[in-house]
Amino acid sequence: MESLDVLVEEARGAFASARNAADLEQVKARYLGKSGALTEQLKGLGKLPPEERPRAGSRINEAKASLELMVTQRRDALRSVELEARLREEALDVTLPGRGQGGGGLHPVTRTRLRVERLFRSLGFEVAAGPEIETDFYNFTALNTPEDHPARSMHDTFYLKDSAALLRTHTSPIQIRHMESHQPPFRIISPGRVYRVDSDATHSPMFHQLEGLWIDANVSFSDLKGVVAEFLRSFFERSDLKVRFRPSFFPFTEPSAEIDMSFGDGWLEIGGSGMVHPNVLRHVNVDPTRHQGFAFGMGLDRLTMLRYGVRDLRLFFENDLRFLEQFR
Ligand code: 2U9
Repeated sequence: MESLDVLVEEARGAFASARNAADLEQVKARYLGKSGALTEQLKGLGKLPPEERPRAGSRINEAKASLELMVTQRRDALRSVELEARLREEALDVTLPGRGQGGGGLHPVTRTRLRVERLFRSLGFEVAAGPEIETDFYNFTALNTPEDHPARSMHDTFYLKDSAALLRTHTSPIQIRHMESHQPPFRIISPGRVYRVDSDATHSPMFHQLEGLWIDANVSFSDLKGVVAEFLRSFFERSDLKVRFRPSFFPFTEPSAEIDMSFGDGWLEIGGSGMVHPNVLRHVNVDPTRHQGFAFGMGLDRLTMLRYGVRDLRLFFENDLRFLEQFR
């Protein structure tokens, strides 16, 4: 049965040269199919003398088994070649930048701050800044806020552990620092982040304030009314906007007033204000008999909500692009 060995060797070559799965199936059919070379050999068994049949039969079956093994091995080999080619072709460089990157844009509160800064500069104000981590002196004492004032309680203020420092609860310390290091007159605004222990739909533990200060020889309450009304009308682009001052109390101003603006059929509280308390001026070595003026404060976040019609303050701080993209 020399011819059987030749057949097996020939098949080995044929399987090896099969380039893909379809090729391989064809080669398989040529040897193992219904009228394949090996099947023909099996059919020829009947022509052999009966005593040779068992030996010949088992040799043919051995050959068949080794051909079947060749098919499986070649199939596996072709599969892994194909897989490697696909992996190479579809390889991703995860270090490349993504396609179609958005342009980015300014946060709505930042847009408000820049708009506010531009409006106040046009009224002759400078923009001042200062640290967010403050001392008790700059945040409270210099602002005539007594030791037992509720604003100082652990409940309202974030105090730093094992330290005399705290997170500023308003941007007023900026103005104290400015007055310490400059000579009057002072005409500044101080926008910035502030911190209070408070959290719901209209309060965030971090929010943004805008404060203003104008001190000179003769700055009066009517200057306060004029500046605030001019600012609000420009900011909201409503020349018919009405502004109302309602008596109030703050430790750092005397007299003090809440600022309301007309809104639909009614009024909306938008900030607080007053004439700077003489004690505050004395803390920064300004003589209250020679200089006086006003201060006011409002929430930048609140101004932004009103201008854009945003209902929930928390949306500003969740960094959800679906929200932020609307302000680009
Ligand atoms: C100095 C002296 C006085 C700033 C002022 C208010 C009244 C006020 C609130 C409005 C809403 C804070 O954002 S808010 O929560 N502010 O009511 N702020 S007078 O007075 C000063 C500031 C600095 C040296």
